[in-house]
Amino acid sequence: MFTSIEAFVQEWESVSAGTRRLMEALTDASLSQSVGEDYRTLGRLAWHLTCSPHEMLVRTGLELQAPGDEHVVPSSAADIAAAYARTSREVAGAVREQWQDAKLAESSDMYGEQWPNGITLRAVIQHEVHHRGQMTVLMRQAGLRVPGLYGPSLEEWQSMGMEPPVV
Ligand code: NI
Repeated sequence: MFTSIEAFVQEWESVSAGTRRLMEALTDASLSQSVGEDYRTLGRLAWHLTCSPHEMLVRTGLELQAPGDEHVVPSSAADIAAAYARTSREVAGAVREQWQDAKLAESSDMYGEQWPNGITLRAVIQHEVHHRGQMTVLMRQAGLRVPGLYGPSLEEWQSMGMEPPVV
């Protein structure tokens, strides 16, 4: 749970910089990649991550612009990346401008439960990290180069002329 606005913004900026790198590596053709029929496509996951901060945070009373209709996945990877970049900046700005630290201890109705706002901010980050892990698998299946998030990716080890560590 976050108890400080600055601690959230700092972590959010670091996490969303990584997610932006993933979004920017997507191509239009890769958006239809999925692990199988009836599973979310790469495009749908990317758009879900773009729409989720707004979907979750407006429940706390925070004022944010919706990036678009979550049910209508854009066909352009560049459009999704641009919308994600806009949303990630807006989230940091809205939390900084509209809230003080004390607001993080207040609770809001989240899906029928009362969550302290500092927990909701944590959930926004964890939800994003969860789905972007799914995205990296689909990106590999689509033949895309995967950017490293918590260390070099396989392709980055190779481009440094190094063997990836195998544990
Ligand atoms: Ni989700």
